[in-house]
Amino acid sequence: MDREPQRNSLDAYWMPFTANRAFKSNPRIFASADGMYFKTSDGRDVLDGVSAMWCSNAGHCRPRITEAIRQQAGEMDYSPAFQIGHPKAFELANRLVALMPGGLKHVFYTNSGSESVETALKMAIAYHRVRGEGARVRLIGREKGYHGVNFGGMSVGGMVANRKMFGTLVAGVDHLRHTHGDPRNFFSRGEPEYGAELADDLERLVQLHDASTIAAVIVEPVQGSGGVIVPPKGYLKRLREICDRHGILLIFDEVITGFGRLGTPFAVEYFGVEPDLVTTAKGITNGVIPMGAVFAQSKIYDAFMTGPPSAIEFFHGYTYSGNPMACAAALATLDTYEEEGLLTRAASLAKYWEDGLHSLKGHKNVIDVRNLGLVGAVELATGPGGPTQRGFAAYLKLYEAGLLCRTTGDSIAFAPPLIAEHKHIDFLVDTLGKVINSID
Ligand code: PXG
Repeated sequence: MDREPQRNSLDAYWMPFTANRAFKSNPRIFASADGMYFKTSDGRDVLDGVSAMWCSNAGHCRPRITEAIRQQAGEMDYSPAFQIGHPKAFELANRLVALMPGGLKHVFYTNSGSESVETALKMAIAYHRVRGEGARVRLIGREKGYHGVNFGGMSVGGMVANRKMFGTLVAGVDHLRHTHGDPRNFFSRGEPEYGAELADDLERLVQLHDASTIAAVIVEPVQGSGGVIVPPKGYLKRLREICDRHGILLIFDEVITGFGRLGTPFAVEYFGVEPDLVTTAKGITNGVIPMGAVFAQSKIYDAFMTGPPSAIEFFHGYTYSGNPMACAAALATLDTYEEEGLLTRAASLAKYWEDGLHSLKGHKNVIDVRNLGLVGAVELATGPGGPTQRGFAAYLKLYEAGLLCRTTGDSIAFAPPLIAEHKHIDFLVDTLGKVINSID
């Protein structure tokens, strides 16, 4: 047997959410990153139009974060997560809850958005059980929702391609209708006017299943992976009211909207709607070290803090929950955000961003433009090759033209680092316009 690995073969690495064969026949390799830019292995600069994967909110290779990780690695590389603590985990929790409005005053650490979602769903079901409502086990998600790739998140998620290969998923899950596609809302600037009543879908599901069986509803305040779908005005408030009426917990999945994307630290503040649980990841460490956190209302935390004090209250956690390296990275990330005002900076860029993206209305095949804060998408009409073909053609051409985006279906999505300046937005809009017009 040949035990010598092929040093330069691309074959051994099974890449995630990637067309492996197409990629490996024409690879795109990033070699370094700095601020707003990646550098490719052949020396080209690529403007980061989507904070890499919606996570590098402060831009790349920020010195404070790099240094904090370096220092922590030498001081204490790892410490046990269960039954032992370390100072930075507590310090970070205090810093995080200080950023979150209202009663969301406790955080539980995870290592990714997917794990945050699993954690929040388990918390919701267990919360009802510890209060004596153990029949509340159903979970409600939303069509086109993305809540990661683990079984719970995949089940409440609503992206067909992510679900259809994986069997019957978690039982007892239902979905609200999505809010995308009302032609009256096309080219809305910010929150669309029409569709708040789509939240009443929850009433329909309550009638179907009975409130006494429903634990929680999970939604992204702004759907990211689904193609930047901004909620209609009043929709989230209405969802909150219906949850309150029926004793159902509301979970906001802020893995993308958290840490400044909308111009407030969290979407909770932007929309003025307070959920019971908030899932986060990505921007918590600027994407540098894997980490996530679930914020819980005090009423939820307190409900678990009963029974004998020596008993473990929540049988859940990860080897790397609150790992010192991640905590060090997160603390330095929060320092960077604070020093540079990044968690509110999107508010001052939002208008320029909106004007830029909407200037593409009327370009070839553009059927919708959506935006909020410093996130946005341009949707192209589906081409003759079927869904995703035109979108991905744009992705490849944009990459060649020095601009990184993400595509979902035929929507081209952007969420630049919050350090972006007008000149970066100008380049992005200009390049996007040229590329769109060049695609059949
Ligand atoms: N919830 C939401 C709202 C997300 O956007 C996850 C959970 C899962 O996070 P992890 O860390 O387990 O990947 C996400 C992740 C894209 C794209 O371009 C979006 C995500 C990840 C990668 C690509 O649409 N979102």
